[in-house]
Amino acid sequence: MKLYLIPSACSLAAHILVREADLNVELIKVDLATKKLPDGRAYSEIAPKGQVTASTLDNGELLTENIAVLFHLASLAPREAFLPATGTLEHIRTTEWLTYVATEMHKQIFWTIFNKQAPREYKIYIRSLLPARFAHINQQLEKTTFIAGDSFSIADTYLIWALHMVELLGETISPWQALTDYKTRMFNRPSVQAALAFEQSL
Ligand SMILES: N[C@@H](CCC(=O)N[C@@H](CS)C(=O)NCC(=O)O)C(=O)O
Repeated sequence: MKLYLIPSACSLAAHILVREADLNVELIKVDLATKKLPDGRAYSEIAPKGQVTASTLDNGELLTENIAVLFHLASLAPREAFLPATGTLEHIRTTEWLTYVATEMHKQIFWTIFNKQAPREYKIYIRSLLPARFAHINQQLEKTTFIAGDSFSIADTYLIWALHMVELLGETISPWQALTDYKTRMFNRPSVQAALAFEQSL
């Protein structure tokens, strides 16, 4: 299996999971500016949507969309805890948090802030929504060690990426203690440190 990644993009979530679960996945950099692969091919030849997250499976099929790739990687992991069994409340909670990060943070906030064509006024408004997001996540983390419950899951990998974005934007989370403590714990995980160091070296 191959995982395509742009350094610091949302593919970081899948990358962290690869390291967390020690999966045999080839990591391939996509150049953000040229959209070329290291062998010179256009990334669109592999992934016509032109975005990460995408992966090619061992049977050659293309799989896209961050959450779908995370589900697939979790199914390859030896331990069920990254994505609890279908039908359990834990599975649904994990999906709930993945959806929250995808829709309320990733595509609504980060996508807009980094979009060159989005009007400045709209970016200012969108950025002002961040504290409410932090407060909501903080409320959950006052009750649970990880975002979807008591074990590290694929929802944590996506949230870790979101917190990496928050850091790149220079936003502070210090008023939210449980979130701040969570971030420290997550960023101290060897998988997260290794993934960030690898992507920074590309
Ligand atoms: N719905 C997609 C969103 C993907 C997305 O927004 N990817 C961004 C990086 S976080 C990207 O590839 N940006 C480069 C571009 O659009 O040219 C998913 O969940 O995978």
